[in-house]
Amino acid sequence: MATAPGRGGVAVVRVSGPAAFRIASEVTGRKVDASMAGRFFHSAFHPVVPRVPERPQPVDDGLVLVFASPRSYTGEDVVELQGHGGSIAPRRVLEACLAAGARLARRGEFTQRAFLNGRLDLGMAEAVMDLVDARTERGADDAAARLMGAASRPLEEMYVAAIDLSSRVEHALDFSEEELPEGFSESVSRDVSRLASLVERKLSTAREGRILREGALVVLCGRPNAGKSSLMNALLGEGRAIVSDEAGTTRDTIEEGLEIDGWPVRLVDTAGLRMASGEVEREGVRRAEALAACADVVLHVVEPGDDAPPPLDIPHDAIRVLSKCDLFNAFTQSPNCQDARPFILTSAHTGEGIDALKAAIAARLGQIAAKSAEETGADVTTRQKEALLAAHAALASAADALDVNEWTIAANELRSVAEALGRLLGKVYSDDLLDALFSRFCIGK
Ligand SMILES: Nc1nc2c(ncn2[C@@H]2O[C@H](COP(=O)(O)OP(=O)(O)OP(=O)(O)O)[C@@H](O)[C@H]2O)c(=O)[nH]1
Ligand SMILES: [Mg+2]
Repeated sequence: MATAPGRGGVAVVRVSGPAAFRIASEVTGRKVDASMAGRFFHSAFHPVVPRVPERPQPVDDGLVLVFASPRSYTGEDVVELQGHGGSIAPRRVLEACLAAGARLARRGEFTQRAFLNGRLDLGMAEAVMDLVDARTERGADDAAARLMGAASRPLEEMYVAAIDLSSRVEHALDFSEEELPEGFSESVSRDVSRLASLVERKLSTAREGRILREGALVVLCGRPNAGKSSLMNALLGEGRAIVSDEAGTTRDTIEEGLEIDGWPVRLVDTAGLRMASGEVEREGVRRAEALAACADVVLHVVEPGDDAPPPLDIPHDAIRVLSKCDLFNAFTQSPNCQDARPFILTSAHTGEGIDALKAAIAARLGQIAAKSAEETGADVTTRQKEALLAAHAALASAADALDVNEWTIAANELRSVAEALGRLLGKVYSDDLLDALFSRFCIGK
């Protein structure tokens, strides 16, 4: 079933494989073959095993779309039976296909076959899943760009460069130092460092990709009673966290998802940072600090009149937020006067400054993305990152070996580079990797 279950206008049953045309012929009662490729035709769908044999009735009426191998999503013969949605009719069409000899697809099996038949590379297969799972416009844009190969082309070039380098050095092993052409060693070294910088640039895009997939981690930190939970609620537009004038109200971290200017954000409220007395509160503070350390953006919340130095560890690039600005006069009471960095003035009670705060968060996330500006759409997943790190390490070793004319070592390292990049593109893969990857897909994709 290629469409989601439930009430809907259309439901699509997709059949892929060498028997697809035969199965479609049985269900439609009409000869389906490769000559109909790329065409639709209108047909009734029949149960292959009629419920009431003496009165065989069609179960639905719809369109049939035919794709002939290799020009289909999976690369195999594919037929789409497009009937009506709902709970009964699509199930009956599916049952008709099963009775005609089809079996249910495993999760991601269509895309897995597409990969195995060379219709898309692993990066594109991952993009398919990310597009289906995308929660924001930006995430969807990114996945769509990767699906079109935006990320694969530069990777493919890197892979070709690695193969070329590896074979050049391999070849050089057959010759003595003197027999090699003038400047050979220098040109290899130069190409190794060029490839290393391409790999580095690719790695630097990893952060943006993670943000789009998992959401940016935005953490509210500050002294007890600074107004963190109130700000969380104001940003969410709902009363998610408990607010009170008692210092130490929030003891555990509270996380909630929201979208800010197209960016998926995981907003976390934390316990107020202070030298806490109780065991529970100390743990809360420890968690707050740990979160601040790995956050993409830290919001340091300070209340008017609080001019003590920042409590515990707040990262230097935190966005500074002054809370409760309805309570004070900006000209008479300004906290942390010795620190010139500006505050964003907010009030959870009046809503003042909340939009400005959102804009500042979005701008910060934009900066993270801009670090990889020229690589738009070139996202990196965890799997790809591991392969890139391996390639990077091997390139560094190769460069070292070349410096001291250790050609055999350099050849080995460059072979590892090509292997790692091949893994990244899915040219080299294990069944375990494929199973792990495609099992995360939905059925019918
Ligand atoms: N006037 C005014 N009061 C506020 C504002 N925001 C928070 N407060 C008050 O400040 C007190 C503390 O607010 P919280 O949001 O619980 O502060 P917190 O930083 O989460 O505190 P802990 O969880 O204890 O660390 C409460 O009494 C709130 O009503 C605001 O914008 N204006
Ligand atoms: Mg709180």
